[in-house]
Amino acid sequence: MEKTLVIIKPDGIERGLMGEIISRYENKGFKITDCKMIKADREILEKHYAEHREKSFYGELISYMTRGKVLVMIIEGNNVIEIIRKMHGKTNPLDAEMGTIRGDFANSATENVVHASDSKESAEREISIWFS
Ligand SMILES: Nc1nc2c(ncn2[C@@H]2O[C@H](COP(=O)(O)OP(=O)(O)OP(=O)(O)O)[C@@H](O)[C@H]2O)c(=O)[nH]1
Ligand SMILES: [Mg+2]
Repeated sequence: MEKTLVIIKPDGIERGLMGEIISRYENKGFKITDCKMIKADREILEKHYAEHREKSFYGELISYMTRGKVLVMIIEGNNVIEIIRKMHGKTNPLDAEMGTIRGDFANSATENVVHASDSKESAEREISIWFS
């Protein structure tokens, strides 16, 4: 069964959106097979977001992701990687369609509530970073 790595980011936890978001994955028929709520440190986030190290928003991204707890989950199901990316919506809040998690709950380029792996390779890499 295909697996993906999903994170509810600090703004999602602070705003009390965990239940709403988890329900969407479960209602879609996906299974949460592992999860943990942690305050992520800089070291793990530098690994997770290594591809963005040179970007202008990197510093802001790391301070946002370390400011509070995150809920990290492994979710399994048919085509779960691509379907959850669709359920999250586009990164830019102006492009995120209504009905997606970002479309419904985010208005900021940085604070966009959720993360999900974008390919099988990313999912394997991210699961080994967060659950090793
Ligand atoms: N301020 C700002 N933040 C950005 C921008 N692009 C990306 N980010 C932040 O960096 C995260 C990672 O960027 P990407 O991997 O390109 O976007 P994504 O795959 O839709 O989001 P993730 O599922 O979190 O990886 C985003 O979710 C945002 O939190 C940007 O142009 N400006
Ligand atoms: Mg990404």
